[in-house]
Amino acid sequence: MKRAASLSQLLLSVAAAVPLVLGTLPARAADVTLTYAFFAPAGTFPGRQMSHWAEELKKRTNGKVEVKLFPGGTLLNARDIYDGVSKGVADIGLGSPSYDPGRFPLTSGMAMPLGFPNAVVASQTLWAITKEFKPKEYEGYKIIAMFTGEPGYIQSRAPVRSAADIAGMKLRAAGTGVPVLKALGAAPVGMPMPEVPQAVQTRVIDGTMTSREVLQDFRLAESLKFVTDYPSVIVAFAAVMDQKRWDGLPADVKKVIDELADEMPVWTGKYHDQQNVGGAMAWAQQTHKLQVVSLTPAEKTAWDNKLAPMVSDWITEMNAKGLPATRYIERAKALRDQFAAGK
Ligand code: DTR
Repeated sequence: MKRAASLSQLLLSVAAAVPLVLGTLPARAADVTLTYAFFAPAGTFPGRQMSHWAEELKKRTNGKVEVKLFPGGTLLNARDIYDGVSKGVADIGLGSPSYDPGRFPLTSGMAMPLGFPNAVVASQTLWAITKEFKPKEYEGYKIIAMFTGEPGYIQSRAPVRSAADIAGMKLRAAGTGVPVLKALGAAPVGMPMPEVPQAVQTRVIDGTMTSREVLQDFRLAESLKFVTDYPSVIVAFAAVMDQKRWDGLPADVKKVIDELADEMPVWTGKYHDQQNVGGAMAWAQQTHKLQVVSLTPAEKTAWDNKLAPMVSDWITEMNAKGLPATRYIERAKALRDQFAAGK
């Protein structure tokens, strides 16, 4: 016993001396380790957001927090992200509330055809409106990041130039996009993004409506050669932590996470709008001869008219559920205009 004690004392004093000899601070082991699950690949834009967040958190806490990333559905897939976080399978989960409008009813208002111009404006609006309304649907969770992609575009095997082309076409969207496709006359399917490439290959679907970077990031341009130039609705993303896990974090770590939450909408929106989508479109046009299909002004007006009743129908349905839907849409529009004006 005595010998062992003196040996460990010796090792301790050597360990303590090393940083002095090297003239560096002792490398600190992380005090907090967080696991973070995401359902799609690391190289996609939400995956980039996730690794950027993890790096920033580590940097700003001087190494106090280590985040272990599990992208690509390795820990939780699109359908069980939020339950997985509640059960403690992962400390943090990045999922899409738009995949489950029944569970996230108020947030589904953000996926109404409100004419968001890009991901930066829609992401800022989503975060601001969520802080303002504190929707009950996030009870039990601490939201650590929110953002959206750009409004979705129809990306299809055959060109879609008119309502006649779309009639009966099997098109996929996130859950919140399904009513949009239905209103346009398609045969819509709700499906998480990672299932899309195979569904395209096996011709279960003729195309998808989502942000355009998936043409490259999920290699969809190999089969889907047409994009219809009609921006529709956004898809919302929310990264959450279980509330109790959050409550137990040190105050200084919480402060950095809150600071990052306010930065993520713009960081992610800019990356998506400026590099991700543009790069993917150029690649798809050069490498796979992707074509952008324009709608005639008359056709565009006809599509707008088909979508117009969606907002008031949604308001009626959600008000009936006791949700503040009228005010939610009013604020979404006001925030959209405020952020679009750069304020
Ligand atoms: N817009 C969402 C999905 C989406 C778009 N890009 C990515 C990348 C990784 C995961 C999901 C998405 C949708 O239509 O499902």
